[in-house]
Amino acid sequence: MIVSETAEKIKSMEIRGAGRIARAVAEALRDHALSARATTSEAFRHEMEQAASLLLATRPTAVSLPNAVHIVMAGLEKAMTVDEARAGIMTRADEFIRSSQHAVEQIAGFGASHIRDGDTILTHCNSEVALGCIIEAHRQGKEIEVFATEVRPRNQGLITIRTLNDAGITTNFIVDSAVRSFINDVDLVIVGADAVTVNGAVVNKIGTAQVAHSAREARVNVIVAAETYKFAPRTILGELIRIEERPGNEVLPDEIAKTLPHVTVRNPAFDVTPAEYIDLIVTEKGAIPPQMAYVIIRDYLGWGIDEFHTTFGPAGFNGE
Ligand code: RUB
Repeated sequence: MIVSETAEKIKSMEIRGAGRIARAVAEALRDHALSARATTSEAFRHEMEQAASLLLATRPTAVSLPNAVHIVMAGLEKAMTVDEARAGIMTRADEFIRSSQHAVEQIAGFGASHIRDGDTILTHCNSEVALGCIIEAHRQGKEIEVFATEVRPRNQGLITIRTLNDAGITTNFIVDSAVRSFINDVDLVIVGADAVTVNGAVVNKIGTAQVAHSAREARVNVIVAAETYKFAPRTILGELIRIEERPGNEVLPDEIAKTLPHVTVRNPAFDVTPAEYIDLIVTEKGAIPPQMAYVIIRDYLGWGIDEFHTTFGPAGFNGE
C-alpha cells in the first residue's frame, strides 16, 4: 500500500489499534523503499524520511508508531548505496512485522496462564493482544466468561464482542458506565496499551483508568498485555505522551452541537492509568511489574539516550 493511503487509513481509524498501526507503518515503509526511484543514497534517504514524517503525523499517542518507524529506518544506517539502503529497510520491515506477530502469540500464551478455570474477565476497547490472552485461555479448555465494554464514542467494543462471539466465548456486553456495577462479578481485568511510560503508567483507550480504578477498589487484578515496542523510550528524557483529542462530532452530532453555543465537546481518545493500579504487564519477554518498565526500555528496545540525538536530531523521532 502506498504511504499516503496508509497514513489516511490510520488517521480515519480504518487501521487502528497500536499493534496493527505499527505493522501497517512497517509495511508502508517497505513498499515505499521498493518503489522509490531515487538514484543516490542521499536522495533515497530523503524520500524515506519524507514518508516516515507523513506516517508519524497521523496519530500522536500510540508509541508503537514512532517505535516501528525508528526500527525500520535504522535499516538506512551504514548503507552506502541505494541498493543497500533499500535492502536495509526491507529486511528491517519484514523482521519487525514477523516479530510483532510472534510477540502477539507469545503474549497470548503468557497471559492465558494468568487466567484460571472459571474466571470472569473484563476487557475494555479492542486490543488484539488482550483478546489473544482470553482466546488462548478458552482454547486451553478453561471455562471463562467475559464482560466487554461498549467504548464510546467509536464503539470498538463491537469489534471485541464479534471476535469473542466467533471464538465461542460467553460474553456480556455493557455500556462503559456499567463497569462499577459489575466489577464484583469480575476476577480479572485484561487490557492492551498504546504506550507504557518509564514509570510504568499505561496509556490506553479513554476509560481504561476508570476501569482500573474500579478494579483497584474491588481488589480485582489488572493485567496489561503489551509488546515491548509499546514502551516509550523518550519518557526517560521526561517527554510526555501526547493524548490525542479527536473531533467533538464523534461524541455529539454537529447539528445538535450548533444549537448549544456554550457547550464544548471534549473528546480525548486515551487516558493514563498510573502504575499502582496495574498488577502486571505481560510482554513477549515475560511478565513484569509496571515498576520495571525502565528495564524493558533499556534491555529490549536497547536505545541509549545518545541515539535519540544522533539518529533523529534533538527533537526526536516522533515528529514533535
Ligand atoms: C485502541 C486501543 C487498544 C490499544 C492496544 O485505540 O486503545 O487498546 O491500541 O491494541 P484506537 P492492540 O481504537 O483508538 O486505535 O493490542 O491491538 O495493539
